[in-house]
Amino acid sequence: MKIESVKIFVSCPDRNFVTIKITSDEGVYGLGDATLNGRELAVATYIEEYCIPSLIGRDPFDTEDIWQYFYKGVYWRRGAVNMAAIGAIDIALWDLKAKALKVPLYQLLGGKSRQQVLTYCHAQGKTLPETMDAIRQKAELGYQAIRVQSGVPGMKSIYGIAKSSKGYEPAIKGNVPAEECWDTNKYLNFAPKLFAAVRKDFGEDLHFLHDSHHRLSPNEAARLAKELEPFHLFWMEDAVRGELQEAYRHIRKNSTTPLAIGEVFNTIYDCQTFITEQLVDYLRMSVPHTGGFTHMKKIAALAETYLVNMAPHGPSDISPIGIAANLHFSISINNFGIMEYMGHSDLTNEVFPHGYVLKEGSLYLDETPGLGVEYNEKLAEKYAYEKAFLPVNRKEDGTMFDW
Ligand code: KDG
Ligand code: MG
Repeated sequence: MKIESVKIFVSCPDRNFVTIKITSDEGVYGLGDATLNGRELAVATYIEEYCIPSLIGRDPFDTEDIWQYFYKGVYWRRGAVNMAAIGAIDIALWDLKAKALKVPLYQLLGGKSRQQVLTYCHAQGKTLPETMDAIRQKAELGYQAIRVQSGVPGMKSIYGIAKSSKGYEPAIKGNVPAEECWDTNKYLNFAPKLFAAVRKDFGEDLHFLHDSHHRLSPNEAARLAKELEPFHLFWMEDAVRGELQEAYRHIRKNSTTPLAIGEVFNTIYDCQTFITEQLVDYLRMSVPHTGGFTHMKKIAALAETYLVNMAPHGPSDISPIGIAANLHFSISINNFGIMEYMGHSDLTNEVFPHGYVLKEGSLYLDETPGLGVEYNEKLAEKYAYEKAFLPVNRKEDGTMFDW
């Protein structure tokens, strides 16, 4: 079998998505998710200009060699755009292979290690009472694990909180990024009060998670992790930005609150110290942003050796193709923890019809060969790309800060 054509689609069915379709000379095709929030056209152009010509004529079953070709062969290694491109190609090739062999993709990854994939959803509100209501609604839907983000008194806007009633969406349409304003002190004073209130109202049974979104110093993170200990979080996420892996030693030494990191990582070299020193409990890398199944399987194997669990990132900016890739990965590995599932709008789901279903907070795969997701090209054509960015963040005195 040979690769005959590779196409890239950029569409905006409520939000932007980049989709790759690789078709063989035998008419079998695979789909991949190449969406990188706020940098969609960079990945699309990278694949179009620098990858497609080298893919034509290759055997689509040679996933390992094709991965190494685009990773080692490029010289300029790693990087979000490069790895999202490699990830999309790799996912599409595994989808194609599983379809050609007429098996659901997880069968090629070792089969099922469990029957369903536990997910966590988001509950958020501008104020504490709004947040409590949102948690109640999610608990009533049967979710067992809920990420809790709340507006902070004295701060105008904050990561994770919807500006309108339409629900939270991190990317904002426009020609330049919106700006947000941040005060660490206000956040640190409020977060323990939030979780004290949450445990008081909801008891011990539900799992609660929280995302600090890369905004604390190691010592601030250690303080918060210690103060949150009595409320037994499932995890505290992205306490400190992850470039300096050693920074987590200080948090680890000072608290037993479980730690998660990794949604912006894209290779094993972003997390090898986290894994080998057991500095975190969960790695949140996603299949599409981390070079696809070929690379993620290796990361999961290293993490398993050090008792670290995988917990793929699953926001709305990962398309249903990427979500399905995360699901096939999660159902097959032994060291799975939990998967984020923000869900998608009805329109997005119509453009990407899929077989996975959510029941009582867990996702179930069906037995469709491949990933089990389609891309409705005709419908998608009606929704052209609209430029959108993630916000940038400044401290109250104007200093540029982490978002
Ligand atoms: O595109 C960025 C979002 O995916 C990210 O901000 C979401 O932090 C996030 C999360 O945990 O889902
Ligand atoms: Mg996050």
